[in-house]
Amino acid sequence: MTTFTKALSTTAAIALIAGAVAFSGAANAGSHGGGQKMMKRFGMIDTNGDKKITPDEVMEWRGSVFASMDADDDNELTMEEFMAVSMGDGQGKNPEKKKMKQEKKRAKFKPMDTDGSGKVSEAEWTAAGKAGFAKADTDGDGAMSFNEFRDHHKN
Ligand SMILES: [Ca+2]
Ligand SMILES: [Ca+2]
Ligand SMILES: [Ca+2]
Repeated sequence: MTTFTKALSTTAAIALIAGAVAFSGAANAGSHGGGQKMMKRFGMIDTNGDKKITPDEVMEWRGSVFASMDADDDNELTMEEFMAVSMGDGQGKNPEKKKMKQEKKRAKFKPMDTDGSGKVSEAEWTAAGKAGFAKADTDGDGAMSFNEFRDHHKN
């Protein structure tokens, strides 16, 4: 192989990578309701990959989310702790949309704090997760399909 063809194939490889990056960027920017992002999130929760989310998987997921939000490790979430961690929504969106999402998130805090202590304990967090799961499982088969997951997070 001459130096010239070597250089050429390297250039081609770089162009290919650049193209792939551009393509995935475009896909993310698509306006189809963030389907890909949703799919990714679904896959993260569906740890055994059977395309169904079971209550166990949800609880495990929510447990890890809780732990990542609970910055001072006191097993209770303050509003600040809750708001500080993004759960994957609203990043890179326009500020107006982001603000709306933040407001929507803020509104979720109070209903979870069922004893009105001003903090959401792990038990309160888990209870909210269970209630959410029951609501999302619209066909009542005890598992959340991707469609159920998507519909649940749409509104
Ligand atoms: Ca805390
Ligand atoms: Ca509480
Ligand atoms: Ca179901």
